[in-house]
Amino acid sequence: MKNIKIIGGALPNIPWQDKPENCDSPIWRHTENPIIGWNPTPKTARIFNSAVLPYGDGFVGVFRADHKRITPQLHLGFSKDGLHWDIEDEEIHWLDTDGKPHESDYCYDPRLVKIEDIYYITWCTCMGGPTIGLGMTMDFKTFTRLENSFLPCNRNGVLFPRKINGMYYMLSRPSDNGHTPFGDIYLSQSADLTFWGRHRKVMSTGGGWWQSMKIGAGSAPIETDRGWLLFYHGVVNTCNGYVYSCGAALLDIENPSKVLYRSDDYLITPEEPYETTGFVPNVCFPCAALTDAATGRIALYYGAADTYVAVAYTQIDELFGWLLNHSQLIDGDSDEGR
Ligand code: BMA
Repeated sequence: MKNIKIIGGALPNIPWQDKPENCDSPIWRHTENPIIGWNPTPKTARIFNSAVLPYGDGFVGVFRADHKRITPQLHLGFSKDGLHWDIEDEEIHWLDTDGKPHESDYCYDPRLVKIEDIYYITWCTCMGGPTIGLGMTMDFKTFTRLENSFLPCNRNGVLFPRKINGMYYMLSRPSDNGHTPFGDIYLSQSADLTFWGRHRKVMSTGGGWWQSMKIGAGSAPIETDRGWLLFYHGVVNTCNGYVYSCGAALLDIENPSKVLYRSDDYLITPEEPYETTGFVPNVCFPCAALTDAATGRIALYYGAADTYVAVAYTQIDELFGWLLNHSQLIDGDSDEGR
């Protein structure tokens, strides 16, 4: 029962490197990491925690860019190969549904999905406290801001890439106004992307210390014939501050509040200099994944040290085999309680 298939299109031009011979991990880093470094455009100091998707004959990205005044905004980028990016110096400007400009003091940690020919962006925005902003675009030229999805304080809003039984689904992580020292992953449903309800708890902190303080959804869930594959981040508080690692979970396909498997060990933890050293040391923060259903290849994009964009590769059979042997459900997972 180890077989698993990604449900989705072929992506022959997915960024890819074969697993190095001496690697004993189910995921391996791109050898030219980081793919985006310091001061990538005149206005921006650091780009990290960003989202990408296939677009045209290449790729599009919505990037978290901290400006040189250290305010984060979302910037657009395009790439032929998913590794070398042309990033716009001007941030994305939003219009509301009446066509009026709708700017935010800050925007960070975007995720990007395509649902029925519309691209949706979720990110952390401000409304008297951090909460989940939601917007859409058809062409990456005009961007329409929809209603914020939740009350503050909330972060890490991640939409599923298709409706499930007619409903949109979003993961999120209720938080506080600062560097939240707690946090579990919740799931909410909406018929219209405006009103969200049927809230359920999906995953709790606990288990290995790497995910003991808070967790948050990472890339948009990847559909497989065994469930939704979710990369997520887990945080441990050390005497030198928070350390962000990356893990994986498989959620039930019809009811994604049910956790089938979740990693006991981390998949990626800060090891490389670009992960351990930067504006905020010791951060690996996954926000996007490209998949090729034909080969089972996955390219995971993660922010490193709040400074860089990095890429890691895995293959769905290898990852699932690892997950089967490294799964530990935690008390409070799949909590249907109301
Ligand atoms: C979180 C978010 C992320 C950031 C992380 C580590 O609270 O702000 O954008 O990568 O902290 O600083």
